[in-house]
Amino acid sequence: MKISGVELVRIELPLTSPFRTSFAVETVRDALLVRVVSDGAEGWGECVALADPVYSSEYVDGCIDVLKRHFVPALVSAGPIGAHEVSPLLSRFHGHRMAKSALEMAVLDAELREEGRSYARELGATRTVVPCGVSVGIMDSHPELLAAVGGYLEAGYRRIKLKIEPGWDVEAVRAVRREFGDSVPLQVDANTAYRRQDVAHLRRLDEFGLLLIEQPLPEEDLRGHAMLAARLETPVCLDESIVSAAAAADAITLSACSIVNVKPGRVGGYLEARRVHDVCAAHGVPVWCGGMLETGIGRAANLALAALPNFVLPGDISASERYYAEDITTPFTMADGHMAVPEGAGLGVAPIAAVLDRRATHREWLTP
Ligand code: OSB
Ligand code: MG
Repeated sequence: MKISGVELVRIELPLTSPFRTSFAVETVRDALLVRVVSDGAEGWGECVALADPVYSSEYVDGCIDVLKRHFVPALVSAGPIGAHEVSPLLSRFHGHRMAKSALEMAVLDAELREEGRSYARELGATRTVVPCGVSVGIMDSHPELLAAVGGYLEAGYRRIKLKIEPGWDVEAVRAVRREFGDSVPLQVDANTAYRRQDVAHLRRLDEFGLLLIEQPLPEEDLRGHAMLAARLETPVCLDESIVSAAAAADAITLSACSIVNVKPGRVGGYLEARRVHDVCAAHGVPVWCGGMLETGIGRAANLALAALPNFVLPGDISASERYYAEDITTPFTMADGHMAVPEGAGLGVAPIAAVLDRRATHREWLTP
């Protein structure tokens, strides 16, 4: 595929409700889209970096800069390429995995559209629908939390994830268990908010029969997670720490986790995400697909990935309406707690031009 142009489209989509985590409160999604144009087709990618470097070191302005200054020139000067060559061509640049992922995603979409093949087929999907989970932010009060969780259960979500932090953990989980019972598949996500010395406190979550606790300790602290995993009954799952298939192999070998959250942006792309899936499968470690408040573009690709065989737990894949009153693609909907994996060529969806026009805050062609 010969790349003839790359467009960056930055948009702002208001969230239907504020999403509070241990690191920030998000009220709008400041999302960066990458459009790759070749002779035969065009493709779209979504960069999952947040506006500020508070989940990982990446942030939207930084992604724009590194794409413009380094990644796009390196790809364009390489001549005709396939999506499988994007990661090797960018490997001399350290880090910036979310920016790399967005670019590879767009190239892969263009390539698959040209070939008439779907993301799901390309990645090795074995299902046509996937179960939906929902990530519930930190709230101001228990009644508010119970109302939110109750609404999602009524809507049919198959798994609830509560965001936690010190001061919003044991009692919040207790309140949800008391109201909705022990059979609701329930898990928690700390986004690195605890430290090694909190082990005794985190053991208090053991009584609630949680599916897992996600990323209690800092990204770099694999040893701490191994220590914690040995002391908790609740299975430890890693998100932020898993930046590659090699990191997944190391974490598993160190017994730092027994479940892995796979986020393609965090590991540098959907092709590496498939390798994370494969490494975990080989070790008998179940995975699930994480979310980054994606628009319909990222959601389409996540659905394809989540349809692989070792994605045995419901992911953070919710209906468009859970996030946005107006998505940039035709909205993704849930039926009976499940969502259909797109079947069309490439991602199977594309941004609606009129919506992009209305939501764009910045557009820029990086044409050779
Ligand atoms: O840790 O999983 C996370 C959103 C932004 C940054 C980090 C995380 C999240 C979520 C959102 O939990 C999940 C979703 O997209 O539904
Ligand atoms: Mg997480």
